[in-house]
Amino acid sequence: MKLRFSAIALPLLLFTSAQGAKPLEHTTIKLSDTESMKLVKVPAGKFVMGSPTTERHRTRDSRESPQREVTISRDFHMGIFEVTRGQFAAFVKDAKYVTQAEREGWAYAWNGRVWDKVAGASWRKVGFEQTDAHPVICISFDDAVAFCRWLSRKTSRAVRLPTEAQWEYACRAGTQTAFAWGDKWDDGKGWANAADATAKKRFKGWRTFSWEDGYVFTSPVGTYKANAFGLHDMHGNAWEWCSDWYAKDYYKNGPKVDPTGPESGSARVLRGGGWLSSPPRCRSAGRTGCELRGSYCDLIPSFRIVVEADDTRKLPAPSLPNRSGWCDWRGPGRDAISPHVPDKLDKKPRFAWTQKTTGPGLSGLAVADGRVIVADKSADKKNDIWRCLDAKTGKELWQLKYTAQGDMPYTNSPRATPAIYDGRVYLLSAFGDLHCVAFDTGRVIWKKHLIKDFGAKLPEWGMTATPLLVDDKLIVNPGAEKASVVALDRVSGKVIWKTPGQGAAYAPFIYANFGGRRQAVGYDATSLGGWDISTGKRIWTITPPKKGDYNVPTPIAIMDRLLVATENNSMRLYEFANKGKAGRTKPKHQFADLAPDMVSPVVYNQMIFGCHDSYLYCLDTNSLKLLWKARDEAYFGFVTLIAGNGRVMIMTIDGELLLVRADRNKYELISRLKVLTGEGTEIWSHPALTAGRLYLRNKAAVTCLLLK
Ligand SMILES: [Ca+2]
Repeated sequence: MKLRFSAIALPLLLFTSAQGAKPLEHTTIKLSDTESMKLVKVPAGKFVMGSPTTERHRTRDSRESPQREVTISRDFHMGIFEVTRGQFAAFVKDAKYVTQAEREGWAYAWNGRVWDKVAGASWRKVGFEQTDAHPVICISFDDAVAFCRWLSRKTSRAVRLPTEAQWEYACRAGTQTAFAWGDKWDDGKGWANAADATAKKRFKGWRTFSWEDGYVFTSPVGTYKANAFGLHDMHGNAWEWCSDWYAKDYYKNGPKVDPTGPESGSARVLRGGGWLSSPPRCRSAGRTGCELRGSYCDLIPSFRIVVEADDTRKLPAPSLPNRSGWCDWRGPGRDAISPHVPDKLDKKPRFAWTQKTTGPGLSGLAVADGRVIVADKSADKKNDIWRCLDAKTGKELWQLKYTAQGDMPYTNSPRATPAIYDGRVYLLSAFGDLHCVAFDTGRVIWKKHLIKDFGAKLPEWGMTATPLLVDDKLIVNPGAEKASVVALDRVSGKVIWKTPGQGAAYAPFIYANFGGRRQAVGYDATSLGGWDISTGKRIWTITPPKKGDYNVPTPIAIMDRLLVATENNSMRLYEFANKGKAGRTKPKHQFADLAPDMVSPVVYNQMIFGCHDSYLYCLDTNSLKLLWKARDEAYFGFVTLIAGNGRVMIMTIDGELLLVRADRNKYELISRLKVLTGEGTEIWSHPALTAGRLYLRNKAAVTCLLLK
């Protein structure tokens, strides 16, 4: 459904002093049948960004200095309010979006006593009461960007987070004082919801404004006065994301016309203060940098949008790929979690289509925007063929074919799952050929060879780890002495950093934020480690006591803990200390019986599900205690697990699908369905699940199974 962007639908004639007699131009965007969003045109202009050294209680360091004249060269439209819970819910419903906190199962929230990490907290459940008219909070930067991308697509407009300069310009609305209401803190009554006398009754230690705004926590948007540009709640209510990376020294070095922030960083800018913020935090020039996950900042951010006249500004890259579809190894979060797991299975399989292949397939399937990418091999085993199929019909849209020959156990077909992101797809062969191709045409944008280019040795079972997309980087593990782990620029393919180390293992890396340190976590040939996303520096190393693990199952981040499942060293849970270093190299908990050689477990609702021998195990996430195990011959050998919707879905190597309730207390098989039978059924390839369809790949074909 295309949503209407009614340009200047309601030109309300509001006259303000700062604007002289200029009317405010409003625009409304319809988000759903019940939700719309009102924007106001902010005129281009110049202003002095930052605060003077004389400003009361400005932060002592120089982060708001030097003050400088900044030009905003083009008009833009800005949401007059922070995005509300109701508006965000409309997005979630339409895009079937799952926020980062929901995916990861926790966020910072109010636990009734203190602000802390709370399992199950998210924008839906922040620990205090909110209505649909309150600003949505507990929104990660990636969530905010996903909302903008969704609205951009729906409206065919350039919907963005404001740049930090746009934000401050809009907040000041022609003023140069500490607040839009002036320099005096106590003149702000009726302008904002911040830490105030109301909040002080509850939180005695808070530093507050002297007035009462009537709210301890968030308030409905627009409860307080608008500034001269017609914008409400720029001071207080909820912190707002800006699109810029945060740097303390940016004002010294940044451009003065339409600045968009530093090229890279580890934190994004938050502005405006919130319901819990002291007066200095709420100032027009006040700024803070928020690490993207795993900190207090998980709780507080909301955002507002801008719509720009032309699409000249690049959207910031989210930390992880767009969460729609099944665009990566184990899905968008690399965690095999999907809201699309069905309630139950049909009695007989229903297929949308089946497409024969010329060779066997090991690579997982990736699906996004109506296209499926599948790995294939020419019948003579000499060429890799990546096929892009129409997800609805199975019809081939394009293919990429190149020579990739040699003998290898388990066939010489590609192993890594295609990673789709931002109009590109990244394809890695078993021999190290890495292609970045245009998602719509298959045109090669750049290519590299992980073995030849970095001087690496091909592991026994080939290159298997799906490259990891984080920010603008594509992180790969050639396993060369001088380039064990490498970050490539995802757009150009150029090397950003390379870190010496050991040979490659098999499991794909994951992105994690341990102790505020953003890192790629994965294995080399003998150890487990974390590599800093920005610099590539290896942060920590854990070498397990028993040698010989091949490290095929994917590691899993659970809050500040790391779960690994290995064949010789069992299942282990590690804790991380400050700065993201492994707290101790001994695991906090271990569970010996679940020691899969290839099957990656799935973590869902504080339970771990994993298969080993003929058992499905259910363990407690915090203690690794066994909750139950169930035997079924179908679980023998190899399976893939996907959890969500209160269920775990298990695809067996023999083509049977089992649906089990995700219940701590007991094993309950809801349904089972023999999907594929006959010759060539062997399913090694990880299926892709999205929007009522399960895409499967066996030795001879790709199939699209319709689910309830
Ligand atoms: Ca308040």
